[in-house]
Amino acid sequence: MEKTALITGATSGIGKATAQLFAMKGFNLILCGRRQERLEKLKNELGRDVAIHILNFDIRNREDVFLAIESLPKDFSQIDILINNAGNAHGLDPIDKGNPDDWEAMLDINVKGLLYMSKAIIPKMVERKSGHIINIGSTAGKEVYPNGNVYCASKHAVDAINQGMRMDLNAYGIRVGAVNPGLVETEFSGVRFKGDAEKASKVYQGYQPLKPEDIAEVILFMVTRPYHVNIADLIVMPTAQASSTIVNKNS
Ligand code: NDP
Ligand code: 8X3
Repeated sequence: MEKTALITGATSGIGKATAQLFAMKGFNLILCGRRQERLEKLKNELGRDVAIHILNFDIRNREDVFLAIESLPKDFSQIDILINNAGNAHGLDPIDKGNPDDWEAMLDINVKGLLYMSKAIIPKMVERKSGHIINIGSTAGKEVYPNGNVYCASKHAVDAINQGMRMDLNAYGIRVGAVNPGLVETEFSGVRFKGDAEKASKVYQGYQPLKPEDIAEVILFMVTRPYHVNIADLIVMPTAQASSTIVNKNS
């Protein structure tokens, strides 16, 4: 049976790679993000193989999130798989020097945005007693690293929400699981360092980081297990990485 997956943050990195892989595997897709041109390009590229619907909204805006989901045409109104992926880091500063605007952005996008999406979509899954939710956390949600303070807090919140969702949705047979990646080379560090390309590229130098496609494959594996198998929580790191602070550079 054809399934529909909604992916937030589909315009770049992990979300985009997941969209491309899922389209190859025959999933119909609802792709979300703020960069319209990229959404349209993906629709043209992937729409040859599967049905694609694009939604442009800022996940921070609660009203826009609900309007976007309410606007879905009938063919896309049943969301079988929700991939809560949109997120980012803003800044990497000690707590006394952090910018409260950055803190707000991370909490608004990574935590509140994820909750708004979930609230807009889960009730119908509950009604149908079916669905699968994949939350993209981070190793930063499993351990705290220096200067990571609020980003780590936001991803620890995702970890808690993932566990809470699994408990609360257990009675309805809805699967809930998280993937917690380590270092993946995407636009993530460019956003964190506010467009400082040199600083961003240094994060991924001297070792082989994960590619967004590596995480996309893990997500695909999770959603293609038989129904009785729920992969609840996974940590995936590059081989060169042992923890948030131990990375074997020059490896
Ligand atoms: P990218 O920066 O490449 O992608 C982030 C995506 O999130 C973009 O598609 C962006 O779309 C979307 N997004 C960001 N802000 C908003 C917003 N306000 N409203 C709607 N969409 C938004 O990063 P990654 O692919 O690396 O990140 C994806 C997820 O993976 C994040 O949750 C991140 O925390 C997590 N992660 C990343 C790791 C890494 O090392 N890269 C490691 C561990 C976890 P647009 O700008 O078009 O809105
Ligand atoms: C992204 C990985 O180590 O920059 O979540 O926090 S890290």
